[in-house]
Amino acid sequence: ASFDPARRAGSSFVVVANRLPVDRVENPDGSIRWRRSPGGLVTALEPVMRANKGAWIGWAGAPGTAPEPFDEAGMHLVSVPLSAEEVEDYYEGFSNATLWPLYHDVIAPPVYRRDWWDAYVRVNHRFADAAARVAARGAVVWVHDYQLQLVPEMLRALRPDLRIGFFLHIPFPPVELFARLPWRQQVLRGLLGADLVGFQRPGAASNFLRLTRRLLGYQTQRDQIFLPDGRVVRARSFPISIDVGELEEIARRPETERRAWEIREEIGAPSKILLGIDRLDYTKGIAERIHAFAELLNEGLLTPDEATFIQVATPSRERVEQYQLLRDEVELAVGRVNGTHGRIGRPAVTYLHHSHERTELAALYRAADVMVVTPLRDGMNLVAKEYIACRYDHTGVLILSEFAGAADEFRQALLVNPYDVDGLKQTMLQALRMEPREATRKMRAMRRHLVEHDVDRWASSFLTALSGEPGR
Ligand code: ADQ
Repeated sequence: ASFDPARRAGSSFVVVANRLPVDRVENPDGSIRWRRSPGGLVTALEPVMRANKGAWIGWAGAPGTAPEPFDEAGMHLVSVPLSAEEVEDYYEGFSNATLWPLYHDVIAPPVYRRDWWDAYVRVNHRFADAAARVAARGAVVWVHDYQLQLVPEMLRALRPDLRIGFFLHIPFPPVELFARLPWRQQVLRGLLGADLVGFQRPGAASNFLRLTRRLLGYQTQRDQIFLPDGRVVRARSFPISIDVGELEEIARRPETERRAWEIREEIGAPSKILLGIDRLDYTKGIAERIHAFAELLNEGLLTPDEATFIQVATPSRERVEQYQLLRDEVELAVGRVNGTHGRIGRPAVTYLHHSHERTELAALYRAADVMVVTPLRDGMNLVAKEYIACRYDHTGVLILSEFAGAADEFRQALLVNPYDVDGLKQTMLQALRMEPREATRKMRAMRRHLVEHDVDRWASSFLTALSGEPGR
């Protein structure tokens, strides 16, 4: 039905991701338009998309029939439909209640359900079919993330002429955890359909290499995996990043500076602000850090006039039970600490459970003396990088969990084990009391690294590695 002669030849560059990079907006008159979502992935890929008649395959975000393919912001967008039941089983179920907790160190217990797996297979087939239809002969196809791990193998079966890359945005677990997955062989073979499998950290790539030896008996050498059919697959790390220039430009605006000052006044002008910004997810260590901050106040090691905490928690996966429980835990902890230590107009913890514009986030980053990024496990964590990007004047202190991918790159941060409550408390005090000269020295080093490793560099190094390799 959607035959378009201009696109007959197909796209030579195709991105496959769970979500399309646009959000559906309803105009006041009831008509529909699409707005590019603010995500970093689109920004990074836009130049490649434009230069190569790029297509993006993904779900439009609402259950039911999908809109016809359309062009927006220089990209050809192809929607993959998901029924309401598939949203429950493939997305909320297998992706977010099985794979997500399993790949994040089983912080929450993964649920293994065969009907969820069946939906995962079915939906992955649908994405692979869509990619096979859209891709030009010999095209490069880049598949993203844990929702679509079977697509590389399925796509290769349909279109052996393609160059297929896969990037995992979340951690890849050690063999001992991965081995619990009842469908471990299938997932592994799915990924091995790619020519290049990318991870955030070198450790994740080694977990994967080790797994192919242990579970499938394949030979590996450095980053190469030798398949029985003669193909060679590579597994390597490509730490993702952000558009540093764009965010820094927002941070430097006078109105952002003004808003940062206003935020400080509005919460009672404390001398120091600690900040957390996360999706409300049990992997992010939000409750743990509120508990640690509360203990500092309870023990009198800190007063609420010295330091206040702002925690922004974006609503996320609200229909998954673990997320509902977490929300209650965080809100109970915030209520308790404010009940004890807050005054009218001067809360101990300011808690915001909603999404914000980039400009507001930049103002928050500018207002924060200490950024607290303490996930229990995180693929990378872009919030840490966003904070560094906004501190163009080399002020501010970053507390960073050892268990975030970003810890590989920012050794000058105050690294913590978020499970160690005393360590976390000590580190907060150390951050609040750090000499400005030391803070500047650290921030300068972190910024130097970040500026040279922005998201363009991430995308181009992955794509260069993908197209420059033998092993077809
Ligand atoms: P996430 O788990 O979503 O990403 P993260 O990397 O921190 O985690 O990215 C969150 C993004 O959402 C940031 O760009 C942040 O600014 C934005 N954000 C957070 N709260 C917001 C709010 N209230 N309003 C608006 N925006 C908000 C997954 C992996 C990470 C990996 C990324 C990218 O879990 O480990 O770094 O993908 O690969």
